[in-house]
Amino acid sequence: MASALKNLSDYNSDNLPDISGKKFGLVVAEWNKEITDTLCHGAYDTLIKHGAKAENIHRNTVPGSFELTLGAQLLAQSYEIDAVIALGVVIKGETKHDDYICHAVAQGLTQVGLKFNKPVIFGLVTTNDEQQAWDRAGGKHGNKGVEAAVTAIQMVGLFS
Ligand code: RBF
Repeated sequence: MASALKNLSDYNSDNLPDISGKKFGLVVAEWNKEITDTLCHGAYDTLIKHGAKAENIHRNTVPGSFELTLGAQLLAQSYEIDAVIALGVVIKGETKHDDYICHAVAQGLTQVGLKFNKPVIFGLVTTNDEQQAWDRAGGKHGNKGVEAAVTAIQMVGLFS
């Protein structure tokens, strides 16, 4: 299965850069809060595990995933943040809201990264149902929060 081949939760930590002096922003959506909290813990713990200092990790919450873009921008423009990680869970419903939200977030986060010339990591879990979301928040497909943090660390290394 494709996702099994791309599961970065089993990453190789040998080649990660030194992030002891780096600053990270976490922006976390409150829709599906239990799941986004699990993603957030995964991301936070991964940053700490690889040398980030707790005081250098800034967390913002936003109501829903649609607001991740603005939350990411707020972080990107302040605190001399080196990378922003945006975390949300969008679950498909009976209408097309998920399409609109996901496209808006993908485009919005891309724009913030380009505008501020710093990594803005797309940690939006988009699934057909809640179980699939849990599978990606510490379940059989790893924790996408961990993977988002690893990506942020790699990108910070690229910019150093
Ligand atoms: N936000 C999420 O983060 N995940 C969702 O699954 C989600 N579903 C939504 C479904 C509908 C019909 C609406 C109107 C909003 C949903 N939102 C969801 C909230 C959205 O991201 C945003 O917070 C609100 O639309 C206010 O701008």
